[in-house]
Amino acid sequence: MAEQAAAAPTEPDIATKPDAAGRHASPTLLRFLTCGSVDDGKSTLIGRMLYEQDFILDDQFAALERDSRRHGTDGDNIDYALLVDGLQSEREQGITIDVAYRYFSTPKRSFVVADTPGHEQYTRNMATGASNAELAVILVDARKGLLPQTLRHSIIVSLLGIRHVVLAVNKLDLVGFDQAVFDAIASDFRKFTERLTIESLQAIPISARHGDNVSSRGARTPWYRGPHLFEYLETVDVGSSRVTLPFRMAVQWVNRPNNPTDAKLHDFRGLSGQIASGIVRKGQQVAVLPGCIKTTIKDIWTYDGSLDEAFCPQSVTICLEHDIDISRGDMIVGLDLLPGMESELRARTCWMHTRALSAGKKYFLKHTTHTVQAVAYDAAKNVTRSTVVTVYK
Ligand SMILES: Nc1nc2c(ncn2[C@@H]2O[C@H](COP(=O)(O)OP(=O)(O)OP(=O)(O)O)[C@@H](O)[C@H]2O)c(=O)[nH]1
Ligand SMILES: [Mg+2]
Repeated sequence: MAEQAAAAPTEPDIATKPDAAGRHASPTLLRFLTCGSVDDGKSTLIGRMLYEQDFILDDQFAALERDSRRHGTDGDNIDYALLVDGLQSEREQGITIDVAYRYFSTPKRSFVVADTPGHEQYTRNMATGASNAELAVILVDARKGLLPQTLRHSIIVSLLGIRHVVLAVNKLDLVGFDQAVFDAIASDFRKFTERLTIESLQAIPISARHGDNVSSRGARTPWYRGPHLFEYLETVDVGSSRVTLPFRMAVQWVNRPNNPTDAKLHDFRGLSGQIASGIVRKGQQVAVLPGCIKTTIKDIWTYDGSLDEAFCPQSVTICLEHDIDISRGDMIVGLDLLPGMESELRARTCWMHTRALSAGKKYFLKHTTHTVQAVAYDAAKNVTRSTVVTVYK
Protein backbone atom coordinates (compact mmCIF):
# COMPACT_ATOMS: atom_id res chain seq x y z
CA MET A 1 0.00 0.00 0.00
CA ALA A 2 1.44 3.34 -1.01
CA GLU A 3 0.95 6.53 0.91
CA GLN A 4 -1.32 8.95 -0.87
CA ALA A 5 0.91 11.81 -2.02
CA ALA A 6 -1.62 14.39 -3.10
CA ALA A 7 -2.50 17.43 -1.06
CA ALA A 8 -6.13 17.97 -0.25
CA PRO A 9 -8.06 20.14 -2.70
CA THR A 10 -9.49 23.45 -1.73
CA GLU A 11 -12.20 23.76 -4.38
CA PRO A 12 -15.67 23.12 -3.05
CA ASP A 13 -16.78 21.19 -6.13
CA ILE A 14 -14.68 18.23 -5.07
CA ALA A 15 -17.00 17.50 -2.19
CA THR A 16 -20.48 16.05 -2.41
CA LYS A 17 -23.18 18.33 -3.75
CA PRO A 18 -26.92 17.93 -3.34
CA ASP A 19 -28.06 15.10 -5.59
CA ALA A 20 -31.04 15.10 -7.94
CA ALA A 21 -33.39 14.13 -5.10
CA GLY A 22 -32.25 17.13 -3.07
CA ARG A 23 -30.24 15.10 -0.58
CA HIS A 24 -27.28 17.00 0.79
CA ALA A 25 -25.11 17.34 3.82
CA SER A 26 -27.42 19.50 5.90
CA PRO A 27 -28.19 17.75 9.19
CA THR A 28 -31.43 19.71 9.35
CA LEU A 29 -32.90 18.04 6.28
CA LEU A 30 -36.06 16.03 6.97
CA ARG A 31 -37.35 13.55 4.41
CA PHE A 32 -40.93 12.54 5.10
CA LEU A 33 -43.91 11.07 3.34
CA THR A 34 -47.67 11.32 3.63
CA CYS A 35 -49.54 8.03 3.48
CA GLY A 36 -52.77 6.36 4.57
CA SER A 37 -55.94 5.14 2.92
CA VAL A 38 -57.44 6.58 -0.26
CA ASP A 39 -59.04 10.04 0.04
CA ASP A 40 -57.81 10.65 3.60
CA GLY A 41 -56.51 14.04 2.48
CA LYS A 42 -52.76 13.47 1.95
CA SER A 43 -52.41 15.61 -1.18
CA THR A 44 -54.67 18.31 0.26
CA LEU A 45 -52.44 18.44 3.34
CA ILE A 46 -49.22 18.87 1.35
CA GLY A 47 -50.83 21.49 -0.88
CA ARG A 48 -52.13 23.33 2.18
CA MET A 49 -48.70 23.27 3.84
CA LEU A 50 -47.04 24.69 0.72
CA TYR A 51 -49.71 27.38 0.47
CA GLU A 52 -49.62 28.39 4.13
CA GLN A 53 -45.84 28.59 4.17
CA ASP A 54 -45.88 30.85 1.10
CA PHE A 55 -44.16 28.40 -1.19
CA ILE A 56 -46.68 29.04 -3.96
CA LEU A 57 -45.73 31.71 -6.47
CA ASP A 58 -48.41 34.11 -7.73
CA ASP A 59 -48.60 32.51 -11.17
CA GLN A 60 -48.82 29.04 -9.61
CA PHE A 61 -51.68 30.25 -7.45
CA ALA A 62 -53.49 31.69 -10.46
CA ALA A 63 -53.12 28.30 -12.20
CA LEU A 64 -54.36 26.57 -9.04
CA GLU A 65 -57.49 28.77 -8.97
CA ARG A 66 -58.14 27.97 -12.63
CA ASP A 67 -57.51 24.21 -12.15
CA SER A 68 -59.71 24.15 -9.03
CA ARG A 69 -62.64 25.51 -11.04
CA ARG A 70 -62.06 22.82 -13.65
CA HIS A 71 -61.04 19.75 -11.63
CA GLY A 72 -61.61 20.75 -8.00
CA THR A 73 -63.46 18.60 -5.46
CA ASP A 74 -64.31 21.53 -3.16
CA GLY A 75 -66.93 23.51 -5.09
CA ASP A 76 -65.69 27.00 -5.90
CA ASN A 77 -62.95 26.80 -3.28
CA ILE A 78 -59.27 26.04 -3.87
CA ASP A 79 -58.50 22.31 -4.12
CA TYR A 80 -54.99 22.20 -2.63
CA ALA A 81 -54.51 18.56 -3.72
CA LEU A 82 -54.08 19.85 -7.29
CA LEU A 83 -50.71 21.31 -6.27
CA VAL A 84 -49.38 17.76 -6.03
CA ASP A 85 -51.78 15.73 -8.18
CA GLY A 86 -50.43 16.91 -11.54
CA LEU A 87 -51.15 13.97 -13.84
CA GLN A 88 -54.15 14.20 -16.16
CA SER A 89 -55.55 10.86 -14.93
CA GLU A 90 -55.00 11.92 -11.31
CA ARG A 91 -57.05 15.05 -11.87
CA GLU A 92 -59.78 13.25 -13.76
CA GLN A 93 -60.18 10.62 -11.05
CA GLY A 94 -59.39 12.87 -8.08
CA ILE A 95 -56.83 10.38 -6.75
CA THR A 96 -53.05 10.21 -6.49
CA ILE A 97 -51.38 7.55 -8.64
CA ASP A 98 -47.67 8.38 -8.73
CA VAL A 99 -45.46 9.62 -5.91
CA ALA A 100 -45.01 13.40 -6.06
CA TYR A 101 -41.92 14.89 -4.42
CA ARG A 102 -41.83 18.48 -3.21
CA TYR A 103 -38.84 20.37 -1.77
CA PHE A 104 -39.08 23.38 0.53
CA SER A 105 -37.11 25.10 3.27
CA THR A 106 -37.83 27.18 6.32
CA PRO A 107 -35.15 28.95 8.40
CA LYS A 108 -35.20 25.93 10.74
CA ARG A 109 -35.25 23.00 8.35
CA SER A 110 -35.27 21.78 4.76
CA PHE A 111 -37.90 19.27 3.73
CA VAL A 112 -38.31 16.69 1.01
CA VAL A 113 -41.86 15.37 1.10
CA ALA A 114 -43.18 12.42 -0.87
CA ASP A 115 -46.95 12.51 -1.35
CA THR A 116 -47.95 8.89 -1.95
CA PRO A 117 -51.16 7.29 -3.23
CA GLY A 118 -53.62 5.69 -0.83
CA HIS A 119 -55.28 3.41 -3.35
CA GLU A 120 -54.48 -0.26 -2.72
CA GLN A 121 -53.57 -0.80 -6.38
CA TYR A 122 -50.70 1.68 -6.03
CA THR A 123 -49.28 0.38 -2.77
CA ARG A 124 -45.88 -0.22 -4.38
CA ASN A 125 -45.69 3.49 -5.25
CA MET A 126 -46.29 4.26 -1.59
CA ALA A 127 -43.43 1.92 -0.64
CA THR A 128 -41.17 3.70 -3.15
CA GLY A 129 -41.97 7.02 -1.52
CA ALA A 130 -41.35 5.55 1.92
CA SER A 131 -38.01 4.00 1.03
CA ASN A 132 -36.05 7.21 1.50
CA ALA A 133 -38.05 8.83 4.27
CA GLU A 134 -37.16 9.28 7.94
CA LEU A 135 -40.66 10.15 9.11
CA ALA A 136 -44.17 9.21 8.01
CA VAL A 137 -47.29 11.33 8.35
CA ILE A 138 -50.05 8.72 8.38
CA LEU A 139 -53.43 10.27 7.70
CA VAL A 140 -56.76 8.98 8.89
CA ASP A 141 -60.19 10.25 7.91
CA ALA A 142 -61.81 11.04 11.29
CA ARG A 143 -65.17 9.74 10.04
CA LYS A 144 -63.75 6.36 9.04
CA GLY A 145 -61.04 5.61 11.62
CA LEU A 146 -58.31 3.05 10.91
CA LEU A 147 -58.89 1.24 7.62
CA PRO A 148 -57.08 -1.87 6.30
CA GLN A 149 -54.97 0.35 4.02
CA THR A 150 -54.01 2.59 6.98
CA LEU A 151 -52.71 -0.48 8.77
CA ARG A 152 -51.00 -1.84 5.65
CA HIS A 153 -49.17 1.47 5.12
CA SER A 154 -48.19 1.56 8.80
CA ILE A 155 -46.65 -1.90 8.55
CA ILE A 156 -44.74 -0.95 5.38
CA VAL A 157 -43.49 2.21 7.12
CA SER A 158 -42.16 0.12 9.99
CA LEU A 159 -40.72 -2.58 7.67
CA LEU A 160 -38.79 0.03 5.71
CA GLY A 161 -37.14 1.28 8.89
CA ILE A 162 -39.04 4.52 9.45
CA ARG A 163 -39.03 5.00 13.20
CA HIS A 164 -40.89 8.31 13.53
CA VAL A 165 -44.59 8.66 12.85
CA VAL A 166 -47.16 11.44 12.97
CA LEU A 167 -50.74 10.26 13.08
CA ALA A 168 -52.71 13.09 11.45
CA VAL A 169 -56.39 12.59 12.26
CA ASN A 170 -57.86 14.58 9.37
CA LYS A 171 -61.25 15.98 8.34
CA LEU A 172 -62.05 16.86 11.94
CA ASP A 173 -64.34 19.58 10.55
CA LEU A 174 -66.64 16.76 9.39
CA VAL A 175 -67.01 15.37 12.93
CA GLY A 176 -67.50 18.73 14.63
CA PHE A 177 -63.90 18.81 15.98
CA ASP A 178 -64.97 16.19 18.48
CA GLN A 179 -62.16 15.32 20.92
CA ALA A 180 -63.66 11.89 21.63
CA VAL A 181 -63.31 10.90 17.95
CA PHE A 182 -59.67 11.98 17.93
CA ASP A 183 -58.86 10.24 21.22
CA ALA A 184 -60.44 6.97 20.11
CA ILE A 185 -58.51 6.87 16.80
CA ALA A 186 -55.23 7.84 18.48
CA SER A 187 -55.73 5.16 21.11
CA ASP A 188 -56.59 2.46 18.50
CA PHE A 189 -53.50 3.41 16.55
CA ARG A 190 -51.21 3.32 19.60
CA LYS A 191 -52.50 -0.16 20.39
CA PHE A 192 -51.87 -1.29 16.82
CA THR A 193 -48.32 0.11 16.72
CA GLU A 194 -47.29 -1.82 19.83
CA ARG A 195 -46.49 -4.63 17.38
CA LEU A 196 -44.37 -2.36 15.17
CA THR A 197 -40.93 -0.85 15.68
CA ILE A 198 -41.68 2.82 16.14
CA GLU A 199 -39.62 5.16 18.32
CA SER A 200 -41.78 8.26 18.33
CA LEU A 201 -45.47 8.76 17.66
CA GLN A 202 -47.28 12.10 17.73
CA ALA A 203 -51.01 12.25 17.08
CA ILE A 204 -52.32 15.61 15.78
CA PRO A 205 -55.97 16.54 15.08
CA ILE A 206 -56.16 18.45 11.79
CA SER A 207 -58.33 19.69 8.98
CA ALA A 208 -56.17 19.76 5.86
CA ARG A 209 -58.85 21.50 3.84
CA HIS A 210 -59.35 24.34 6.32
CA GLY A 211 -55.85 24.47 7.80
CA ASP A 212 -56.57 23.69 11.48
CA ASN A 213 -53.35 22.65 13.28
CA VAL A 214 -51.43 22.54 10.00
CA SER A 215 -49.26 25.66 10.24
CA SER A 216 -50.89 27.26 13.27
CA ARG A 217 -52.89 26.20 16.29
CA GLY A 218 -56.55 25.67 15.43
CA ALA A 219 -59.02 27.65 17.52
CA ARG A 220 -61.55 24.89 16.96
CA THR A 221 -59.51 22.30 18.90
CA PRO A 222 -58.96 24.09 22.24
CA TRP A 223 -58.71 20.67 23.92
CA TYR A 224 -55.52 19.84 21.98
CA ARG A 225 -52.37 21.11 23.68
CA GLY A 226 -49.69 19.57 21.48
CA PRO A 227 -47.74 21.12 18.59
CA HIS A 228 -49.28 21.90 15.23
CA LEU A 229 -47.99 19.78 12.35
CA PHE A 230 -45.44 22.22 10.93
CA GLU A 231 -44.02 23.04 14.35
CA TYR A 232 -43.58 19.33 15.01
CA LEU A 233 -41.92 18.62 11.65
CA GLU A 234 -39.53 21.54 12.11
CA THR A 235 -38.32 20.31 15.48
CA VAL A 236 -38.66 16.53 15.61
CA ASP A 237 -35.34 14.75 16.09
CA VAL A 238 -35.11 11.79 13.72
CA GLY A 239 -31.40 11.25 13.42
CA SER A 240 -30.02 11.03 16.91
CA SER A 241 -30.50 7.30 17.42
CA ARG A 242 -28.49 6.47 14.31
CA VAL A 243 -25.76 8.92 15.29
CA THR A 244 -25.08 6.90 18.44
CA LEU A 245 -24.55 3.66 16.47
CA PRO A 246 -21.10 2.62 15.18
CA PHE A 247 -19.79 4.43 12.09
CA ARG A 248 -20.85 2.93 8.73
CA MET A 249 -20.60 4.41 5.25
CA ALA A 250 -21.10 2.55 1.98
CA VAL A 251 -18.95 3.90 -0.83
CA GLN A 252 -21.21 5.32 -3.49
CA TRP A 253 -18.55 6.75 -5.76
CA VAL A 254 -14.77 6.79 -5.95
CA ASN A 255 -14.21 10.47 -6.55
CA ARG A 256 -11.18 10.98 -8.88
CA PRO A 257 -11.38 14.34 -10.65
CA ASN A 258 -8.17 13.63 -12.63
CA ASN A 259 -7.91 17.29 -13.43
CA PRO A 260 -4.56 17.69 -15.25
CA THR A 261 -4.68 21.50 -15.08
CA ASP A 262 -4.85 21.59 -11.30
CA ALA A 263 -2.02 20.00 -9.31
CA LYS A 264 -4.20 19.62 -6.21
CA LEU A 265 -7.04 17.92 -8.02
CA HIS A 266 -4.86 15.78 -10.26
CA ASP A 267 -4.08 13.07 -7.70
CA PHE A 268 -7.10 13.51 -5.48
CA ARG A 269 -8.90 10.29 -4.57
CA GLY A 270 -11.88 10.51 -2.24
CA LEU A 271 -14.64 8.10 -1.32
CA SER A 272 -18.08 9.66 -1.53
CA GLY A 273 -21.19 8.39 0.17
CA GLN A 274 -23.80 9.09 2.80
CA ILE A 275 -22.98 8.24 6.40
CA ALA A 276 -25.53 5.57 7.35
CA SER A 277 -24.79 5.67 11.08
CA GLY A 278 -22.40 7.06 13.65
CA ILE A 279 -19.73 9.76 13.63
CA VAL A 280 -16.41 9.84 11.78
CA ARG A 281 -13.41 11.99 12.71
CA LYS A 282 -10.11 12.97 11.15
CA GLY A 283 -7.41 10.63 12.46
CA GLN A 284 -9.90 7.88 13.33
CA GLN A 285 -8.98 4.27 12.61
CA VAL A 286 -11.41 2.54 10.28
CA ALA A 287 -11.70 -0.72 8.34
CA VAL A 288 -12.74 -1.11 4.73
CA LEU A 289 -15.02 -4.10 4.12
CA PRO A 290 -15.26 -6.74 2.78
CA GLY A 291 -11.44 -7.12 2.96
CA CYS A 292 -11.34 -5.64 6.48
CA ILE A 293 -8.25 -3.56 5.61
CA LYS A 294 -7.43 -1.11 8.36
CA THR A 295 -6.48 2.48 7.70
CA THR A 296 -6.95 6.01 9.08
CA ILE A 297 -9.24 8.88 8.05
CA LYS A 298 -7.04 11.58 6.54
CA ASP A 299 -9.64 14.12 5.57
CA ILE A 300 -13.41 14.64 5.35
CA TRP A 301 -14.81 16.87 2.61
CA THR A 302 -18.23 18.35 2.02
CA TYR A 303 -19.51 20.96 -0.37
CA ASP A 304 -18.61 23.59 2.25
CA GLY A 305 -14.99 22.47 2.71
CA SER A 306 -13.00 20.19 5.02
CA LEU A 307 -14.47 18.99 8.34
CA ASP A 308 -12.88 17.59 11.50
CA GLU A 309 -15.87 15.32 12.00
CA ALA A 310 -19.06 14.34 10.24
CA PHE A 311 -22.09 12.33 11.28
CA CYS A 312 -25.11 10.58 9.85
CA PRO A 313 -26.97 11.47 7.64
CA GLN A 314 -24.34 13.76 6.08
CA SER A 315 -23.05 13.06 2.58
CA VAL A 316 -19.27 13.37 2.56
CA THR A 317 -16.12 12.56 0.63
CA ILE A 318 -13.56 10.76 2.76
CA CYS A 319 -9.81 10.57 2.05
CA LEU A 320 -7.87 7.70 3.61
CA GLU A 321 -4.21 7.61 4.66
CA HIS A 322 -3.55 4.51 2.56
CA ASP A 323 -4.20 4.01 -1.11
CA ILE A 324 -6.38 0.93 -0.75
CA ASP A 325 -8.20 -0.70 -3.66
CA ILE A 326 -11.79 0.40 -3.01
CA SER A 327 -14.81 0.41 -5.26
CA ARG A 328 -18.51 1.28 -5.13
CA GLY A 329 -20.33 -0.95 -2.65
CA ASP A 330 -17.39 -1.39 -0.25
CA MET A 331 -18.08 -0.20 3.26
CA ILE A 332 -16.01 2.00 5.55
CA VAL A 333 -16.71 1.15 9.20
CA GLY A 334 -15.48 2.12 12.64
CA LEU A 335 -13.34 -0.41 14.52
CA ASP A 336 -15.41 -0.32 17.71
CA LEU A 337 -18.03 -2.82 16.59
CA LEU A 338 -17.35 -4.49 13.26
CA PRO A 339 -20.44 -5.68 11.38
CA GLY A 340 -20.89 -9.40 10.91
CA MET A 341 -20.37 -10.64 7.36
CA GLU A 342 -22.61 -13.46 6.20
CA SER A 343 -23.39 -15.00 2.87
CA GLU A 344 -26.75 -16.26 4.14
CA LEU A 345 -29.41 -14.11 5.65
CA ARG A 346 -32.95 -14.33 6.87
CA ALA A 347 -35.08 -11.28 6.20
CA ARG A 348 -38.54 -9.91 6.57
CA THR A 349 -39.29 -8.44 3.16
CA CYS A 350 -41.75 -6.04 1.69
CA TRP A 351 -42.56 -7.89 -1.56
CA MET A 352 -43.92 -5.80 -4.44
CA HIS A 353 -44.18 -8.28 -7.28
CA THR A 354 -47.46 -10.01 -8.04
CA ARG A 355 -45.54 -13.32 -8.13
CA ALA A 356 -44.35 -14.34 -4.68
CA LEU A 357 -40.70 -14.82 -3.76
CA SER A 358 -39.99 -18.45 -4.51
CA ALA A 359 -37.41 -20.92 -3.26
CA GLY A 360 -34.70 -21.92 -5.73
CA LYS A 361 -35.04 -18.78 -7.83
CA LYS A 362 -32.20 -16.34 -8.44
CA TYR A 363 -32.70 -12.68 -7.59
CA PHE A 364 -30.72 -9.48 -7.57
CA LEU A 365 -30.20 -8.16 -4.08
CA LYS A 366 -29.37 -4.52 -3.51
CA HIS A 367 -27.08 -4.11 -0.56
CA THR A 368 -26.39 -0.41 0.11
CA THR A 369 -24.76 0.82 -3.12
CA HIS A 370 -23.99 -2.66 -4.37
CA THR A 371 -26.10 -5.13 -6.37
CA VAL A 372 -25.34 -8.83 -5.99
CA GLN A 373 -26.90 -12.07 -7.14
CA ALA A 374 -28.76 -14.12 -4.58
CA VAL A 375 -30.74 -17.32 -4.47
CA ALA A 376 -33.75 -17.90 -2.23
CA TYR A 377 -34.42 -21.18 -0.46
CA ASP A 378 -36.74 -22.48 2.24
CA ALA A 379 -35.12 -22.14 5.64
CA ALA A 380 -37.43 -24.68 7.18
CA LYS A 381 -40.20 -26.38 5.29
CA ASN A 382 -42.49 -26.25 8.28
CA VAL A 383 -42.18 -22.47 8.57
CA THR A 384 -44.55 -20.87 6.10
CA ARG A 385 -43.24 -18.02 4.01
CA SER A 386 -39.80 -18.24 5.60
CA THR A 387 -37.19 -17.91 2.93
CA VAL A 388 -33.45 -17.58 3.28
CA VAL A 389 -31.49 -15.67 0.68
CA THR A 390 -27.91 -16.66 -0.14
CA VAL A 391 -25.76 -13.87 -1.47
CA TYR A 392 -22.97 -14.23 -4.02
CA LYS A 393 -20.47 -11.50 -4.57
N1 LIG B 1 -64.02 18.43 4.68
C1 LIG B 1 -62.77 18.12 4.47
N2 LIG B 1 -62.43 17.58 3.30
C2 LIG B 1 -61.12 17.25 3.10
C3 LIG B 1 -60.12 17.48 4.09
N3 LIG B 1 -58.94 17.07 3.59
C4 LIG B 1 -59.18 16.62 2.35
N4 LIG B 1 -60.48 16.73 2.04
C5 LIG B 1 -61.14 16.34 0.79
O1 LIG B 1 -61.02 14.94 0.63
C6 LIG B 1 -60.90 14.61 -0.75
C7 LIG B 1 -59.66 13.78 -0.98
O2 LIG B 1 -58.52 14.55 -0.72
P1 LIG B 1 -57.08 14.19 -1.31
O3 LIG B 1 -56.14 15.16 -0.72
O4 LIG B 1 -57.11 14.07 -2.79
O5 LIG B 1 -56.90 12.75 -0.68
P2 LIG B 1 -55.65 11.79 -0.81
O6 LIG B 1 -55.45 11.15 0.50
O7 LIG B 1 -54.48 12.53 -1.38
O8 LIG B 1 -56.18 10.72 -1.86
P3 LIG B 1 -55.30 9.60 -2.63
O9 LIG B 1 -53.98 10.23 -2.91
O10 LIG B 1 -56.05 9.29 -3.88
O11 LIG B 1 -55.21 8.44 -1.72
C8 LIG B 1 -60.85 15.95 -1.49
O12 LIG B 1 -62.15 16.23 -1.97
C9 LIG B 1 -60.47 16.95 -0.42
O13 LIG B 1 -60.92 18.27 -0.67
C10 LIG B 1 -60.53 18.06 5.32
O14 LIG B 1 -59.75 18.31 6.24
N5 LIG B 1 -61.87 18.34 5.47
MG1 LIG C 1 -53.37 12.13 -2.98
